[in-house]
Amino acid sequence: MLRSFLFTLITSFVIVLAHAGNIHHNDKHSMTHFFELNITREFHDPDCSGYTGPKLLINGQMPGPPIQVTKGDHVRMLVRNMLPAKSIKFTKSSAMGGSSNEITIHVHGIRQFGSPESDGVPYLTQDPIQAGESYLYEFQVIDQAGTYFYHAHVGLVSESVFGEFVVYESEKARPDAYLSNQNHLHHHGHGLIAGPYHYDDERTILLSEWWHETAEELGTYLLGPSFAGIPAPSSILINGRTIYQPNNVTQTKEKDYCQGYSVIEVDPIKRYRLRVIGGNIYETISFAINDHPLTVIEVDGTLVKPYTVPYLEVSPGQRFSVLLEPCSDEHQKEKEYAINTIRDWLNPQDNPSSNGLAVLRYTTHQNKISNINEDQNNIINKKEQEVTTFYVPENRFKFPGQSKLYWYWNNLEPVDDYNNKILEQEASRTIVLEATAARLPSKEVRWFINNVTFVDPNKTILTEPDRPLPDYSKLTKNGYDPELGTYPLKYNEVVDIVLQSTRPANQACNIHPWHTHGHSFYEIAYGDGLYNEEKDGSLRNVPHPFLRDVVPVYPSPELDLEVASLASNDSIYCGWSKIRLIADNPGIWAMHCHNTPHMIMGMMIALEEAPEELKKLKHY
Ligand SMILES: [Cu+2]
Repeated sequence: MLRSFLFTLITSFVIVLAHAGNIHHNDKHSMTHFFELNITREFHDPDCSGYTGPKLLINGQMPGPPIQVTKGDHVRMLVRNMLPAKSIKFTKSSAMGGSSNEITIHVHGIRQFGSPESDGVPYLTQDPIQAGESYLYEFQVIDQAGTYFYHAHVGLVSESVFGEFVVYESEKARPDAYLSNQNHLHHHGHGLIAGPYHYDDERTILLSEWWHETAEELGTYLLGPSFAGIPAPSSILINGRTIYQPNNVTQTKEKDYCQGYSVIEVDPIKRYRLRVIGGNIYETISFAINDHPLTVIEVDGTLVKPYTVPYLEVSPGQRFSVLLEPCSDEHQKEKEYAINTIRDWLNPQDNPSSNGLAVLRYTTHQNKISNINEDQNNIINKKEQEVTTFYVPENRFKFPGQSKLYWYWNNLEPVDDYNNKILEQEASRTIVLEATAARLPSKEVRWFINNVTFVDPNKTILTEPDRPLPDYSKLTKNGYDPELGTYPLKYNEVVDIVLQSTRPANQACNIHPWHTHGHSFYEIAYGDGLYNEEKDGSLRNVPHPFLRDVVPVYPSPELDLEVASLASNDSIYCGWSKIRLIADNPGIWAMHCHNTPHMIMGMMIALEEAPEELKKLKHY
């Protein structure tokens, strides 16, 4: 019954319309794409454990349908909330963003320049979409290209509601346009072009996590008085699947339902751009392909100079493109390689092992996983064509025994320095955001930024009629407006923001992957312990700052402290990172830890950017 229901849903899938009725990728004019995302609650068992949710899905699938557009294109994304009206309400003193049957969708990394109402943050940019209702997200992808994704922005729903959102640099980077031209395929190698890079095709890997409890159960526990730490996910998923316990698969009720591990099929004579997307919502996941060093060429939509790493460290919300070179060894052309992961930056007592596995398979008879989204039938068939396996080769990449502080970030350099004028300017001010956790008298645990825990506003800020303008003379020293509950920014000011981590007593430091909406930013400095303006104010220790939209603030160096010394309150400061952005995008922009449990527990602020200009935008 479930499957036939899914099937009917799938038939009403993704429709892409070109403005002229037909799609011509050589057309220099931008296209308008229309996508339909239908949200339902389904029983789903992606790790063959016998636990089936229910969880929210998009068009009956996880990951949701891939969305691919070209820079400059217009996107119209209709999200239909098809959930029942009866809903679990969470406490208002949280950043859950809605009840269990309300939803919004955020396109992560897309700046929404001039379209803040399409950013998908409940109570900042829109009311959450009620059961039975829908919302049309409309925006143009201006001046940015690369690997992005979309996900729910209510509660923990992004665990299961997410999908890739790829912006091609130009028509020359579109695999569908290229592969449909057989002349190109036969006469030129590496025909796809993005910046200085040439490759033949591309593949996407979406990392995510899966808990054997519902998002409602987990959310209620995280926000409630019995909170005693965030439970590890039951499984790490690669492209929406894995096997929870390989010896126990037969216990799954519907035996044939389990499809095993994802297989990424590649042709050994081709060079691939592999896009890796951090759809994980809690832990940092490190990712490797055995015997395949990974050449990083893109981070968060910025092309970087080629740099080869043994493994990727993927914090929630981060994205990478890496190049996979053609296989030169004749004997290895029919071969499988293990893709494996670990859970990184854990407390010392936790086990980093992960069941997130998949297979890279060289084959000359590859079952093409469709990257074509102009044809509705191809999208529908994508699910049917998915290649899976029950066997992952035993030879696996061996991750270093210890998490690598700052990973390889200092070795990455942008291809273009086109926008780095703001790096040479003086910032108008430095806003320090100090994050602390505390247990309230109610026994509930919350995160605070400068002593304020984020609570969903009563009315959506962006559309609030007659909202007063900030009085800049009355902001706190860190730029907070207590009347408005936001951090106002002046139009076009260059601002530095210090993300200061602390730890609660008796606990080790965590990693906090901070994410900005409406902006990419430059990380310009970082350090251990406590940020000190006098000492660190002019420090610039990031060698080649580049635009990105997630920065992990590393848990230095208390991670290794003995539990005894953790009880001391002397060293609660866990490191900091300083980012710089220019306030050129009027809007109400969330800024939060992309560890989603932290976010719903209050680790979030709202930037109220150029509110005077915002009033001039057409619809406010
Ligand atoms: Cu966090």
